Amino acid sequence: MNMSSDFGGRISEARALVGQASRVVVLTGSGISAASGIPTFRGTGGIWGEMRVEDFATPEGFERDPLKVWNWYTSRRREAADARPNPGHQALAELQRRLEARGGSLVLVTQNIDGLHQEAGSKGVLELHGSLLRARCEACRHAADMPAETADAVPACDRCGARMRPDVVWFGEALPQDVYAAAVEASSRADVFLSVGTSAAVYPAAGLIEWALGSGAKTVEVNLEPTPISRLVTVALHGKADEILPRLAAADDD
Ligand code: BJW
Ligand code: ZN
Repeated sequence: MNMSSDFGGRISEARALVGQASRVVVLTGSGISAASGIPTFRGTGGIWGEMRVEDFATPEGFERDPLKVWNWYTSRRREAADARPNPGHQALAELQRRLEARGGSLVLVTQNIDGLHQEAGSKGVLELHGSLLRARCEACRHAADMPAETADAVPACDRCGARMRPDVVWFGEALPQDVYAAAVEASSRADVFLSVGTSAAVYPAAGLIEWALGSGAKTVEVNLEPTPISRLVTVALHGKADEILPRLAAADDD
């Protein structure tokens, strides 16, 4: 992390923006869970460096080799079950409690499927890309728990016998409509919009900041490295979310 006084000044600026806001929206991505041991997707050490997106995160990939994809998600389910929220997740949960205590709100929108925000105590989390904790029927959408053990065959639905699938959003699939609509609504009413640990490369999630900017919100980015939104934001903080968020969310000294 850049520890120059300039960086400290930008943290203070961002902290003041958050401190004065009553409606805060936070969009998170895989970078916030990196300190919990969950890999990110893009860049060094990222999942897509080792596995082909087309094979593991598209409906066509699942069609080609359902068991391979199913078991990849069961292994990620296990990885998430073994992981614990880190100080970044905890700072956002604490900030939500503090804002609500003074009549404000914090809407947490996440692209992550690992459930760590909820485990840290965040309420009403909007999961744009689904959840690793659930499977659903391809035909009738009946939901079931996603197992953490690998299987010899992709399980069938208890209700209708059709094939189950992980309840996540793959490329080319629509986001859950009600969840996305709630995220757009909150973003377009935000005083402050915070983007954390995301490469801001995957749409429509990456477009939420446009809704916030369009209605005059102040914007803050917390990410290890610059992204396409860095030049759009009011304050860009480049470093680790688990180190920066606790400083950003710290209660006022007064
Ligand atoms: C740290 C850190 C630390 C590391 N601290 N930071 C507009 C333009 C172009 C294309 C499109 C468009 N609109 C739609 C598209 C197509 C497509 C898309 O966006 N393609 C782009 C790649 C170009 N989008 C879709 O297909 C979406 N669906 C859709 O648009 O449907 C339309 C439709 C409508 C009606 C009917 C039918 C269709 C769906 C997108 C689904 C994405 N799914 C995945 C998999 C989910 C399940 C799973 O996890 O397996 O979601 S892909 C993957 O990317 C996952 C993530 O949620 C998502 C975002 O990744 P994220 O979280 O940003 O991770 P990284 O790795 O990219 O970035 C991490 C960052 O953290 C890095 O910058 C690091 O530096 C940083 N970092 N450690 C702070 N400690
Ligand atoms: Zn079914």
